[in-house]
Parts: sequence; C-alpha cells; structure tokens
Amino acid sequence: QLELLKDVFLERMLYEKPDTLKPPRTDVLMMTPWFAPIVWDGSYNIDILNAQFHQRHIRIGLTVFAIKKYTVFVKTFIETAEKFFMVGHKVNYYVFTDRVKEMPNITLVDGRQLVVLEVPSYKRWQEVSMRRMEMIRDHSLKRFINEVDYLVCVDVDMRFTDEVGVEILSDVFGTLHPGYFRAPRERFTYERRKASAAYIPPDEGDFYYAGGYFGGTVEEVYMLTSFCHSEMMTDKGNNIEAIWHDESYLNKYFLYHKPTKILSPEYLWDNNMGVPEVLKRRRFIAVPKNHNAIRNR
Ligand code: 2GW
Ligand code: MN
Repeated sequence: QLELLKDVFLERMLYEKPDTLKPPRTDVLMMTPWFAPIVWDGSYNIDILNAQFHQRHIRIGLTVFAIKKYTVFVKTFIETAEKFFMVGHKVNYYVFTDRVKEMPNITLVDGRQLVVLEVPSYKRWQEVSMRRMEMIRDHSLKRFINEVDYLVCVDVDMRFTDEVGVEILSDVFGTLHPGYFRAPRERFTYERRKASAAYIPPDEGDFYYAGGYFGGTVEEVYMLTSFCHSEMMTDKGNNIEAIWHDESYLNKYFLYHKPTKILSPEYLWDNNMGVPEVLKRRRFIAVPKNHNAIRNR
C-alpha cells in the first residue's frame, strides 16, 4: 500500500521558494495567452522537473536527418548531445540517412542508443527538407510509439553547447525562430499566397516558429507531421510549394493547434545574430556551413 505512494510523492528537496510577487524574469514573456509556458533560463527548476520525469521513467527519441552531404554533421551532433541532451534520461537517437556507411561509430553513455534508419533521398533540397514530415509520421506508428514517450525533431546542422533537459517536454511544443522572436506579425515570413494550404492571413499568427525544432508525445508528433505532410501533398497537386517549405506548414499547424509549450531561442540559436541581452544561455547552435560546398547536390 505505502509502496504506491513512492510513485506519487517527490522526496524532500531544498530550494528557494517561488515568490508570488517577484517573477524570475520580467524581460520576456513566460506564458502564452492560452497558458503554455515559454521556456527561458530562470523560469524553471530543473531538479523538480527531473524528479517528476524520473518517476515516470520516460524515454525520449531525438530525430535528425542526414541526407547526402549532411552526413558530415552527425558526429558532432551526437557527441555534443551526449554531453548536453537529456542527461540522466533514456535517449534513442534516430538518424535517418541515405548513406548508412557514412554513419560514425560513437560509444554512447548507458541508457542511450543510436538507431540508423535508411531512407530514400530526394533530388531537390526543398524536398529533402519537406519529406522529413512524411518519414517522421510513418516511423511514429511503425516504431517510435513502441520505443519512446516523447519525440524531439531537429535539424542536424547543429551542435549542443549547453543543457537541454526535460524542461522542454510537453504534449506538443514548438520553438521561437531566432530571427523573428522580436518581430511584429507583418514581418513573419508565413506563406501569404491564398492558393497555398499553408496560407496565414496578415491579421493572424502568434509567433513565428522554427522548422528545425519541434516535438511532443509520439501521438501529437504523429498528428503534427500527418497534417504538415498532407497539406504539402495538397499543394504539390496544385503545383504550389510554400515559401519556407516544411516550416510554413508547421506555422499553419501551430496557429490552429496551439503548442502546449514553447521554447525560447536559447534552444535554437545562430551566432550570426550576435548575442542579445535576453539570451542568457545558448543551448543548441547552428554549425556554420559553407553553403556552396555542402549544398551542391
Ligand atoms: C538543405 C538545403 C540545401 C541543400 C541541402 C539540404 C539538405 C538538408 C541536405 O542535403 N541533406 C539533409 O539531410 N538536409 C536536412 O534538412 C538536414 O537535416 C537539415 O538540417 C535539414 C534542413 O536543411 P538546412 O539545415 O540546410 O536548412 P536551414 O538551416 O535553412 O533550415 C530551415 O529551413 C528549412 C526549410 O527551408 C527547414 O524548415 C529547417 O527545419 C529550418 O531549420
Ligand atoms: Mn539547419
């Protein structure tokens, strides 16, 4: 009987009490109008969150795509994830690639494994990026649902430079695009042609979400990727492709299916934009790439 209580009570912990009259951050929005937290440094206590998530024994899947020359990014991506991503939790790396032979051999920490998934490569780079939605959708039912509780889906041309933990997890989450988190609605680069399924009218939109970082429970990621893929196919049938590819469809999805948590640009930064005062940490940053060498297909 008492054994059961161990699963619902945290152990004694010591920490500074939250102050009802003193928000930890006053320089940023920490909550959307639909009560989804926006995750910034200082807004959470990782010890409390870790205690809660450890009780649930959650498993996390991190998906990336390394098609054609982008296999060069895998080693650094995984090595830095070993240091910073969900340390202490169970993690599966799912690397989708068309070049299985180029996958690096990396010794992983206990409780973490690398799963290489062979997939076809598409000719056009836009399609390489967009087809990620279809492949994540398909593998969600085939595999992820049996192996993990949450999925985190990111770009591969990146490196972890600081902790990314369970504070990001929620039913369905998106990330503020580093280029637009201070921008007014009119500047958001949503799809503006009415003929596209990704169309968003100029008087709507909450945030501009980045294509390179979203996630949630396997069920929610299945719904998100299904929506994005089928809307892309509708557009393809009409010979139209949204301005920012998968990112445009993702923004459409989040407008009418609000995320339950939003990550600040700490979680997806590009040092080309400098380091503004609000950014206390840079956790996951773009690896500079020689666009001509890496992108010539
Ligand atoms: C992409 C563009 C041009 C040439 C090649 C590729 C390419 C991308 C590739 O040859 N192989 C490959 O595996 N990719 C995958 O697609 C890889 O996982 C990469 O991280 C992802 C997105 O491409 P990326 O990182 O070159 O484009 P970004 O950083 O400008 O991506 C943003 O915009 C994209 C849509 O245009 C996506 O929404 C992406 O999620 C955004 O971060
Ligand atoms: Mn990228």
